Amino acid sequence: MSSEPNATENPAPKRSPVEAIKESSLQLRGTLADELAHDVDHFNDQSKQLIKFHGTYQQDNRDARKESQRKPGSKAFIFMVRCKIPGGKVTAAQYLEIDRLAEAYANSTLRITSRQGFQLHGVLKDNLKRTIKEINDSLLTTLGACGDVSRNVMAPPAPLATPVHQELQRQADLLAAHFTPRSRAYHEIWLNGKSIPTGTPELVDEPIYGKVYLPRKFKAAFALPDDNSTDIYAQCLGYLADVKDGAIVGYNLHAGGGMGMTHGNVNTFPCIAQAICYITPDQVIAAGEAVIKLFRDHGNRGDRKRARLKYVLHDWGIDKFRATLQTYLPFPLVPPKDIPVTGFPLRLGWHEQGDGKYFYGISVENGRIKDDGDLRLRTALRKLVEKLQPTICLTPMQDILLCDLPKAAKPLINRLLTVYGIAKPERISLVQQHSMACPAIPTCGLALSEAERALPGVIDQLEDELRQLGLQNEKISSRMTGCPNGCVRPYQSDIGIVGRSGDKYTVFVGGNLVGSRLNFILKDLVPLDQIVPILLRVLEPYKKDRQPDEGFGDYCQRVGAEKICALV
Ligand code: SRM
Ligand code: SF4
Repeated sequence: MSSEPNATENPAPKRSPVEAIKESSLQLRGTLADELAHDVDHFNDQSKQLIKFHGTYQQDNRDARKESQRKPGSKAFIFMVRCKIPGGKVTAAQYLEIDRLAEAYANSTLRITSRQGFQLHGVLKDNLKRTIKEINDSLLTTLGACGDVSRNVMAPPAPLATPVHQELQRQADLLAAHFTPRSRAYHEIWLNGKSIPTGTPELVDEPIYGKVYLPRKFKAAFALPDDNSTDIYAQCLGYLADVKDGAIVGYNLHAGGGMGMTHGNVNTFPCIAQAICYITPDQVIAAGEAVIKLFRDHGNRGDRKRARLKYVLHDWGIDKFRATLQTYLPFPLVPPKDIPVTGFPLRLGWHEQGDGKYFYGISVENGRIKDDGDLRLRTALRKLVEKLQPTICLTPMQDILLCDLPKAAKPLINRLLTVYGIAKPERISLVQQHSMACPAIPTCGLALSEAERALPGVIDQLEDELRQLGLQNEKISSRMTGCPNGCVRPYQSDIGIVGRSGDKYTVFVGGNLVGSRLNFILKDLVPLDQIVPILLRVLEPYKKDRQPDEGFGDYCQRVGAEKICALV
């Protein structure tokens, strides 16, 4: 069994500059502590890479770039801080603390991410240490939320009182803990209260990551056949539970999913994860460790655009992948079973948990919890959490579930949502409920186009058209990103809208609600205001020619890309 970190067994001839930064960083320390102590509003280029491992990104406010009073070339530096929350589960006290920090140090909004985390935006460098320290004081962490390590481990968020759901959350917590970097750098820099650590840092064994960590980010998720809301086909590593008589008897282990691509670079593309093998519940950690070590040793360390596990699987083929994985596994590899994925529940509205308690799912448009004019979602949620002290589950669709509620909580929820102008799920169209957008402009430095600020307008138009066609009761998923990196997994949805440049987008169709298939390009370079008119040319024949219960993406696939594209 291969177990030692081996960064020299590397198919790429030349390492990318980030590899040298990681290697010389003394386990992710670099000059971060020094730079934090200096009165400068940003980090240098090396540190900019290292802070990601600590859960924060250096960004600049792109709206402010346009402001005439700013000197040309000067940037309004801000930081995004991301919490890593396995299965998206936080306590009421933790929620209230993140809400407080959003006001104290960030831009007064909280953002639920597509991986069940929280992000704060707009933190200034002066407040970064306080923000991260205070997040940790509430027993949440940002360690490993970003960077070339395993990111947040996802799990179906429904708080159902079944052994299956509890086991998935337990496994997600265990896997996340197992994959956490062991370096003490995070604690020294952000948590120890001293401004600068002195002397030689204490280096520890990084048994999984080695000296240079992973070639790139790594993502893991658990799912159930009837709940693939974690989108395991988009993950580097996915565990699809095999359920018999209300208990998990094993998992199909999937690998090699991923969304990111670059326009015009044919060597980059989204991939759907493939079923690699079948494992028993006691093999979850060992199997995950084997996959991550395979990636560590064989991922591309020369070209970061091709440094994901999906390309290892794609380039090798599944037989070589399986054979190599076997050398890392402490047990014989067993072929996967046939476990179809059938469901993608959103869990909005009022539900019984099965233990006498209830949960209420609130749809959060594009994950942004904010007060905006008469719509005061942030205040409504704060009041509800203060009064009801619920457990909170963040969903991979960027929504929020208030859990462990008594039946008597329902009138209060109804009243507060009404008072603060928040639509109840039954008043929100299905197409909006099944939509997501990434933050894009103004915080994301990689955005080519708007997404979070553009999708509401697109959904408004789409709602109208669907209503006129009588298709308002269809569950059609639509996901929009400001660039092809695919942060809300747009290449598996019925409709994908991907920023191309300015107000132009590439429009995809042909994925499906459960996220088990890639979509295809309907039309490239579509102006924002033409997206819905273009889609309408496919929605009209869908309405007319669809088979009973046929989903929009299924229809597009059945008719075929060639004929569907000819419609536009
Ligand atoms: Fe992402 C980079 C936001 C989930 C693929 N992603 C970024 C950055 C950090 C931009 C950057 O590198 O400078 C974005 C920060 C924007 C901002 O202002 O907040 C960003 N990604 C997000 C979030 C917040 C989107 C959201 O709407 O929720 C999600 C945070 C999840 C979390 O809690 O960890 C987020 N990103 C994803 C996903 C979906 C997933 O993981 O299930 C993907 C596609 C899956 C995948 O990884 O293939 C994704 N993000 C990327 C990529 C493309 C990577 C690649 O393989 O090429 C980048 C670019 C990069 O890494 O260089 C990226
Ligand atoms: Fe930024 Fe692109 Fe991710 Fe959107 S998809 S958050 S624009 S990197």
